[in-house]
Amino acid sequence: MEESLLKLQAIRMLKSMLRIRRFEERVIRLVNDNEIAGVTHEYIGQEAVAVGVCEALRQKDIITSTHRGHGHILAKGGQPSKMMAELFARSTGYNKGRGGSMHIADLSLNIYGANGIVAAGAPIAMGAAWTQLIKSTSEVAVTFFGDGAMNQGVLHETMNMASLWKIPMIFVCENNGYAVTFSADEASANPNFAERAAAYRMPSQLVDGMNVQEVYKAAQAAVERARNGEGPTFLECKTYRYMGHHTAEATMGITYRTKEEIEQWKLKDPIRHFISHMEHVYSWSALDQEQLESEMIQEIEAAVEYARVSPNPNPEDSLLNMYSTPYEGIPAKGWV
Ligand SMILES: Cc1ncc(C[n+]2csc(CCOP(=O)(O)OP(=O)(O)O)c2C)c(N)n1
Ligand SMILES: [Mg+2]
Repeated sequence: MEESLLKLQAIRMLKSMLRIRRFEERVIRLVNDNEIAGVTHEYIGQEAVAVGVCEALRQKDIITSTHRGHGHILAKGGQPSKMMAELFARSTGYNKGRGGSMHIADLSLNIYGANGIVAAGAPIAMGAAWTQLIKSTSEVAVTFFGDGAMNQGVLHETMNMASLWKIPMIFVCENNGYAVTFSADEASANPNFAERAAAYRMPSQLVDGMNVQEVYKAAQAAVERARNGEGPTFLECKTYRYMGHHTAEATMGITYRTKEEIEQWKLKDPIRHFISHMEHVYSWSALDQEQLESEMIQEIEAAVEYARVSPNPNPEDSLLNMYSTPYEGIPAKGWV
């Protein structure tokens, strides 16, 4: 790629990582101020995975996400305003305020949903990718999931079938070391996830998930394999979540990981490292960075304002927009 295009791509990736971080920092404050009800699962620290992978995708490619989905959705092009409105449970949100953080979907961007059920995005992605195969398009599907999902049966059923049928998909395991408070090493009979993919004769790669360029390179190769009809690839991205399992963990006094461990991982911060790379290679200046920061802050504040002034859903509409209407043979009485 030409130098100027590479610089544009680097700026796009940096902007996308910053957007995710600033969005989530703002969400944490809104949850703590009770403007957003409940808790969310923060992606802070893992930004390079979503951004590196999505940079290798086209808009027509499909992704499925997880309970920790804000990063994937923003990286695939999701709008902060419609996401924020969904978190505020407003009618202008992605799911008209009925889904919340763990159900955000945008079919126009081929985001087939965040998902509150661990590993449940994998078979959805496979179905979508299989459709592409049948229709002979060149689109691929990516499923993001965590280390905890590695011990879910449905993920293994999906890996088996995807490999057997050479389905054009990519399995992106975000190994952040923990499923809630349970460490991946203690939860897995074989914590070497690449070996488990190899059992399905699926090529796999261990990737530094704190390095957006490494993730992008690995994803690009995996996408190419899938587009060429060579079947799925498994990427294990080693990463870390800086925050708790969810927003409320900060107040719960849980001690499953040490402050030292968290600080060690922060030294590898994906955004800071990428900024210094850009300083060296593209003469990225403090002023450039300041301008990008202020653009992101404005974008996120506009999203908050949009959510705040949006109307609540009308309770009378609560039975509309279901995926299916109740079975007609059953009398409505007793159902509604
Ligand atoms: C099938 C299922 N089992 C349990 C849960 C409860 N649960 C929600 S998130 C989570 C941990 C998932 O860990 P991991 O896959 O590593 O993702 P991470 O939270 O680290 O991003 C669990 C057990 C669930 N949502 N779905
Ligand atoms: Mg995990």
